[in-house]
This record gives sequence, structure tokens and C-alpha cells, in this order.
Amino acid sequence: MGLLVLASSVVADVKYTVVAFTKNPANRVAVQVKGNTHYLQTTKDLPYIWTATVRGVSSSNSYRYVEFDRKNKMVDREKDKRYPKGSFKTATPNDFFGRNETFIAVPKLEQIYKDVRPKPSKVFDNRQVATIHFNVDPAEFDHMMQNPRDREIKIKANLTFVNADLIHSSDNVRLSISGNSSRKRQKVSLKVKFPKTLPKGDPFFDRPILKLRAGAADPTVMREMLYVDVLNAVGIHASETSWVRAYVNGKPQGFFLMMEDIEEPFVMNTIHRGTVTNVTELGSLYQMGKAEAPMIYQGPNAKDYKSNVYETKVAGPGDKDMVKWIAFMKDLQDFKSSDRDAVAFWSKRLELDSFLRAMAVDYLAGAWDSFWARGHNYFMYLHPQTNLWQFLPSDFDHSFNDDKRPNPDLPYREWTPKQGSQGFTGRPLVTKLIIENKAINKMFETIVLRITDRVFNREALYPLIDAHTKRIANEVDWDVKIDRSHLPGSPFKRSMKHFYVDIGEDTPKYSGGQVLGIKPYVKWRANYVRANVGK
Ligand SMILES: *[C@@H]1O[C@H](CO)[C@@H](O)[C@H](O)[C@H]1NC(C)=O
Ligand SMILES: *[C@@H]1O[C@H](CO)[C@@H](O)[C@H](O)[C@H]1NC(C)=O
Ligand SMILES: *[C@@H]1O[C@H](CO)[C@@H](O)[C@H](O)[C@H]1NC(C)=O
Ligand SMILES: CC(=O)N[C@H]1CO[C@H](CO)[C@@H](O)[C@@H]1O
Repeated sequence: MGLLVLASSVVADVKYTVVAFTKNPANRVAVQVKGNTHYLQTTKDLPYIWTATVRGVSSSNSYRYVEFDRKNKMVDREKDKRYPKGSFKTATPNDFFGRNETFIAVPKLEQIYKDVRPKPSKVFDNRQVATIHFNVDPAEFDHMMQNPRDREIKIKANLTFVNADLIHSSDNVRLSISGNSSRKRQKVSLKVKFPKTLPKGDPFFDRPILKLRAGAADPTVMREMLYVDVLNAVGIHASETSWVRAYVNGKPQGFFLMMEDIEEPFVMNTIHRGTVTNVTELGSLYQMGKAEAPMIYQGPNAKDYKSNVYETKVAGPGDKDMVKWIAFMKDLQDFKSSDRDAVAFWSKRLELDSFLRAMAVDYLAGAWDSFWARGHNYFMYLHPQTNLWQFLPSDFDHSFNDDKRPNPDLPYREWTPKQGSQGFTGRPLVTKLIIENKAINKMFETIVLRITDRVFNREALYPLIDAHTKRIANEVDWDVKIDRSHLPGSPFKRSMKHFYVDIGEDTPKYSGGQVLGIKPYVKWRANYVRANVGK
């Protein structure tokens, strides 16, 4: 046996590939393996991707990357060795300099409702951190970054996306700043739109409109990822999510959460699973989130509604001037919560069960900037085949005890703000169905308890939170050290202390009031729900 291993390792060659942004453009990267140092090569087009095939080594040899200056003096050396553990044979994955764990295993949550995820895309994989590099005109980019509130600024960029298995370049993507309140901060979110998105033949693995979410309001940068993990486990359509470190013209831009934006390609590929490729076959899609969007009927005409509340993204067949959406709100207005046929009534209009699951997660995760509490951050899609509305949640950074809210002991009935409280106009889809109708309330409580028993609890979520923590800690550490002092907006004052405090600890004691961090929040909310819901 030993002889065999020896024989195979003697004849093997290994190709090493690492992404490295050297301290100086004249510097070179090398790999140290079996006591020897071998220089890696790069190309003019992709000067940060380094490769070399080394003879006479095997995948069982540990290795490490180093950086030399032009006088062959070593100026950097990876702190940690890389122990491949037989995970590749003749070529390393695309490694990243200074990060020895190219993959970190992430536990899977139990799939407790039907999995509605699309076919996995090569781009989204939360076991790894991808690198995105943008080549831009420096003056154009600077102009955009200095004017984050100007929504008209969109620049061209040439992009290269590198993850462990893939190197993909696209020229002439459209780059802009995205978000609303986050535009006030030094670290802004970005939007990337690939050219020729529609119809088929899209250049980025069917995910052509992406956001790089800065997480400027979330010191853990993890809340949205966790929220999507939970949505996936309970069978709600959600944007795919991946970690990325971004560079612009060779300089660090920051650590982001890359998410697909909810636009036509999302509906085609995620909801219709690629069976629809022509926009004309889509149903109606409405976006809500810029102002409180309570789904309250105010009249039969589009002009009866403020223009920024319900935004038509796609007008499906037979829909114009919001007629289909207004009809839904009218039905909601006419519905009496004492109706004994409520389930049948709503099952003809709404994907009722998935709406209830989305609301269960909204309440459990305490998403205080989402539909239930604020009327924000959701879409409604009228599926053209079933003719049912689908509730699609989006934007989850204000969740999991963000800003120390809500109190874990808050009953779900109080998650709807009271009439008359600051600007609140009501939430009939929640109050009439979930709170007041007996049959639907029973369905909702059953769902909340099922999710709490199997997914939203300490046992299931702590290992996942720990894996994400391990995965991103050194990326966050890199991010918080980036100098953003030349940018407008409120300073990005962060440290690793904020990161760990906001993730929080497994506190043994708690007796009402506020908790600090994602972990204790999950634990105490699950305990609260188990002790109080359905009793
Ligand atoms: C990365 O480095 C750490 C610390 O030296 C080590 O424990 C770990 O096994 C290394 N991981 C890999 C994949 O080599
Ligand atoms: C992007 O690539 C095109 C070639 O496809 C080139 O003409 C252009 O100069 C590049 N832009 C930048 C900013 O590098
Ligand atoms: C999309 O469908 C419309 C209506 O059927 C048709 O006119 C159009 O050519 C189609 N577009 C593509 C790109 O197939
Ligand atoms: C910073 C920023 O652009 N905020 C805007 C968010 O959206 C509201 C409503 O459209 C605007 O009033 C804010 O100026």
C-alpha cells in the first residue's frame, strides 16, 4: 500500500492556482511544496490569477503560497499551511492568498417543506468565498462613489468572477450603487447587471442581475444569509446568496453578500425553473418596499394609490394600471374574517400555505423592516398558470435581533403594530387571516411550531451560525480594515468586536427584556414559542 502511494505521488503533477493581489505590481507569487519553491505565472489580462504546474508532487503534499519582490526577497508568506486532505487530484481549487480554507463545510438545515430551489447555479455556494474583480475607468468609478445618492449614475465595468471551481469574465457589465438608506453610509451596496440579459443566452449562468449587499447595517454580514437558509428549508422562493470579496482596479472594495435581484430573470429561473424564457409569458410582478405597503384597498384606479407604494415591475397578461393587484386588495377588503370558507376562498387567490410560512419566518426571525411589522421589502407575483398570488420576501438585514429588536418574548399577535402607532395603517392580510380567522390561525400556529421544532432553534441554527462565523471571520476582519475615509457618508466604524458581540453567545440565563446577538435571540425566541404558541 505504502509503495503504491509512493509510486503514484512520484509521477504526479499538480497544477496550483491562487488569486493574489500583490503588494506591488512587480512582485511575484510562488508556491512552497515539499521543501521547494516554485514561481507561479500570471497573464496581462488577469494579473491577479497565478498558476503553475509543479512536477513530482502530489495532492497529499501540504503547500503554502508566498510573495517575492523583484529582488527575490520574500515579502509575504501565508501564515497557515494548506493540507489538501485529498480533496483534489491534479489541480488545486482556485485558492485565495492568505486564506488556507478554500472550503468550509456548512451544515444543511432539515428540508421541512418542499424544496423550491432552482437547479444549483455554479456561482452560489456558501461553503466558499468568491472573488469579484472590476476593471473600471477610475474617474468614472470615483465620480459614482463620491455621489452615492445620484441614482442615474451607472458605469461600465469589465468583471471577472473567480470561485474555487470557476473563472468567468464578462466585459461591459453595468455597475451602479444600489439600495436606499444604505446610500448614506461610506460602505455602499452595488448592483451588477450583465449585458444581454434577456431572453436566453445570458452570460452569467442565468443569474444576470446581482446585488452586492454591503451589510453596512449588519456587523455580522450574516443575517441575510441565515434568513435565506431558513427560507430555503421551509420552501419559500428566495434569492440565492453567496459570499464575495470585491476588488476594483486591483484595490480592495470590501466583503459583500452577493444575491440575485428579484427581476424578470429571477422569476423565470427560480419561480418558473427555466421553463419560461420570454418576458411576455410572465405573470404580474409588483414590488413593495419604498414606503409602507399595507395592501389596503383605496379605490378602483391606479391613481387612488401613491406611486411609490406598489410598483409594477411586470404587467402580466390582462393586467394594466394595477387592475389585478387592485382586485386582490378589493377581495381582501370584502373578506370577513369570520368567513367559514376562508381557506377555500384564499386558496383560490393566494399561495396561502407559502404566505403563512413566510409570515412564520418573518415573526420568528424578527424581521422588523419586512411586511408584517413595516409593510416593507416584499414582492407579489401572480403566477400565470395557477392564477395565485405568491408572496416573495426580500432584504433581510434587519432581522435576527438586529438593533436589539424585537424582544424574543413578543407574542406574534403583537408583531402587528397597533392601529394608530406611528404612521401605521393596518395589515389586513395578517390581521384578517392569521390573527382573526380561526382556521387560518390554526394553520399558522401549526407552521410556526413545526419550523420552531425542526429549524428555528438552538440545535439546528447554532452549528450553521458557527460555520458561517468560521467561514467569514477573516473576510470581515479584512473588510473592517479597508480605508474608506475618502468616501462620503457616515463612517464605517466597525471592528471584530462588533462582529462577535452581534453574533452573541449561548447565554444560559434570560428573564424577559432585551437580548444581545443572533444566538441568544434564536434560543430565547424558540423557547418562548414552544412554551406559548398553540397553548
Ligand atoms: C488551515 O490552517 C489551520 C491553522 O494552521 C489548520 O488547522 C487547518 O487544518 C488548515 N486548513 C487547511 C484546509 O489546510
Ligand atoms: C473592457 O473591455 C473592453 C474590451 O472588451 C475594452 O475595450 C475596455 O477598454 C475595457 N474597459 C476597462 C475599463 O478596462
Ligand atoms: C416573445 O413572445 C412574443 C409574443 O409571443 C413574440 O412576439 C416575441 O418574438 C418573443 N420574443 C422572443 C425573443 O422569442
Ligand atoms: C439616502 C436616500 O437616497 N434615501 C431615500 C430613500 O427613499 C426615500 C423615498 O423614496 C427618499 O425620500 C430618500 O431620500
